[in-house]
Amino acid sequence: MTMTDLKATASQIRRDIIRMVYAAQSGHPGGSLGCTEFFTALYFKVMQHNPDFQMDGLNEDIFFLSNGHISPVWYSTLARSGYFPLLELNTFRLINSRLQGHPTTAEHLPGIRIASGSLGQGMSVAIGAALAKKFNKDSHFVFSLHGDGELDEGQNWEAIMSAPKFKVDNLISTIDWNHQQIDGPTDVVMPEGDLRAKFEAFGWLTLEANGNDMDEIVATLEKAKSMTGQGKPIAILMHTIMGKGVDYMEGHHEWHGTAPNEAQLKSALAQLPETLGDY
Ligand SMILES: Cc1ncc(C[n+]2csc(CCOP(=O)(O)OP(=O)(O)O)c2C)c(N)n1
Ligand SMILES: [Mg+2]
Repeated sequence: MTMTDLKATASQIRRDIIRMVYAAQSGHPGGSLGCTEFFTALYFKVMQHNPDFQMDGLNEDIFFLSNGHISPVWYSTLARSGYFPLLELNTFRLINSRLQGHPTTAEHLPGIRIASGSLGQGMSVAIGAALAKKFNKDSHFVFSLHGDGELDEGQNWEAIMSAPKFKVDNLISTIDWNHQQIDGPTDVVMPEGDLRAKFEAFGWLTLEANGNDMDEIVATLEKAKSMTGQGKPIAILMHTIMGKGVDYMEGHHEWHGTAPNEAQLKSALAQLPETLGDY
């Protein structure tokens, strides 16, 4: 896909996020909108993956979403990548839907390999899956995404410490560094300081990127791939803006998990060009 196509796709995914959360009158638009370029870059450019979904993910790149509350951006990306019918986005958060608010495996939605509503577990899983790829002589990569607020959960730091010890050098973990979480700014809730320095101190190779700049996030993910195989895991500290693309949501933790009303829906959609057709 060209950069122009990627940017157009991101605009459509943002519309999907807003429409899904509005229809359900619940869900998480803030982190979803902030990570839209990342998901678009990953699924439409960077990863070698198969929409004809196989749970074991052998001989393809695989992705784990650890901050599972941003499921709207993932569901839209998966549907628009061909994993399941686009119209199924209409069932977001409905009882018995495969598109639960937080992804689970019980509903067998193609693309989902772990449940991730409970924060803090995805890094451990990604490390295990990356080690399994090595045992299986599978040279593909494991990608993962984590919230910055999510890093308050201590299990992350056990995982971050163990990955260099086991030389997990086929793992590219990205942190959504938006400085916001459910109850307020991360600096207020639990100051995290210099996350890049922390990952480096734990033995990771690190990169930093503006996650809302499509050219930059594509280039950074490609650079990360080129840094694999050196005995160390790779972290991308990705600067994003919560609610990116919808002016009244940008930078406000209140939009972590709030649904827009009808007037807010109209205002948001007016800011996001319909490029591929609404579902
Ligand atoms: C183990 C666990 N503790 C607490 C929560 C409640 N919770 C849901 S989202 C969230 C904040 C996460 O912040 P961040 O990862 O920065 O996400 P963002 O608000 O930026 O989307 C919390 C505390 C949870 N889902 N799981
Ligand atoms: Mg955050």
